[in-house]
Amino acid sequence: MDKKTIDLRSDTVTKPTPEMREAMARAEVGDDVYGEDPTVNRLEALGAEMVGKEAALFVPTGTMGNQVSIMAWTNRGDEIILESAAHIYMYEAGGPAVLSQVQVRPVDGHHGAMDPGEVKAAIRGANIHFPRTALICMENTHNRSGGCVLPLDNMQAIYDLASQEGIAVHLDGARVFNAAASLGVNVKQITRYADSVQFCLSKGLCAPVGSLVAGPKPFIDRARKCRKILGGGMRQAGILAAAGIVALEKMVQRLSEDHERAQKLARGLAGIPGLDIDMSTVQSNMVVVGTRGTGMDEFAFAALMKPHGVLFNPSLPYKVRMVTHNGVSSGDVDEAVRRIREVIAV
Ligand code: TLP
Repeated sequence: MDKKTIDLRSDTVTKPTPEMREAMARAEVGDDVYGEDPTVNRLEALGAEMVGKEAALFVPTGTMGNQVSIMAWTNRGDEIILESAAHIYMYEAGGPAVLSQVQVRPVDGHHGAMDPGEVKAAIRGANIHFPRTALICMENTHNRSGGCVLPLDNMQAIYDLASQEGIAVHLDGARVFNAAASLGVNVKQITRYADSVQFCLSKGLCAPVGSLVAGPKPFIDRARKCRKILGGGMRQAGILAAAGIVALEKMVQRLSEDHERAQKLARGLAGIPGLDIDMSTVQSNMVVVGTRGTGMDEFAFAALMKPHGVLFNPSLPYKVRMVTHNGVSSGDVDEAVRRIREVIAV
């Protein structure tokens, strides 16, 4: 019998649950561009309520969620401050420049957290030569640092100084429910430090498609128009939103299981000679594994394990990223560690 493939590339590979498929089949729908899809309306109201915001907007992807937020908060020629490894900066194909015609001002972070003093120093004063600082973006959990969680006091310090300067704050909360589970707080304790938040239904929460953007009503009205500009005004989208409702109602509670499995995976791999793991960074559902001690770089290690049915992505030089999710059981974690140990020992 073929070995089961253990897919640790991302939590984006999760499949919709049977309950989601049933809800999708039964979903009541209408034309959402007319505001007439009852299931989309229900999802948007539920999402807004959960993150403590006035209104929300259903978008097809996290990328579109971030990009409509930037479009809605800025004008052409403005500047936005973000962390130098932020998804918006690294992995959204230059969206801020292409779509909003804004300039990005990266600030280096530590495990994804920017120093509030450095953020303050990056805010532009009134000077004819300068662009206007229109937005500050944070990301929690922080993908490129391996799923690290921003400390709440760090978020608060940045939010407070932005508010004093009259600058909006956007949170790329693709995995904000993972951050909440890791901190053991209600998600509102995180989203209160942002004016707008984007969060994904399609990652650890297992919906097939979709993200929500939440914030004040006038902002969401602008974001809705921006979504239309980008061609993201969907019609009978209730079929997708139905899965999103199940994601928010049923799947949030189980994220801590993914975190326990990431801990277990990290501990197992740390015991394999040649692999190097900084346990202090294993804070949610991701594990960054250093490969230098094996003599293989990140591409060679990922290619080596692929035929053995353990999939993961190269991330940084001599580092790979492994992500736990609903499709990875505790037994799969043991099996992945076993296969990696066996192959590396050869
Ligand atoms: N992240 C994906 C890849 O794009 C790298 C992954 O596998 O982790 N914000 C953050 C923090 C993200 O991690 C992602 C996706 C997004 C936004 C974009 O979401 P989608 O893929 O729905 O556009």
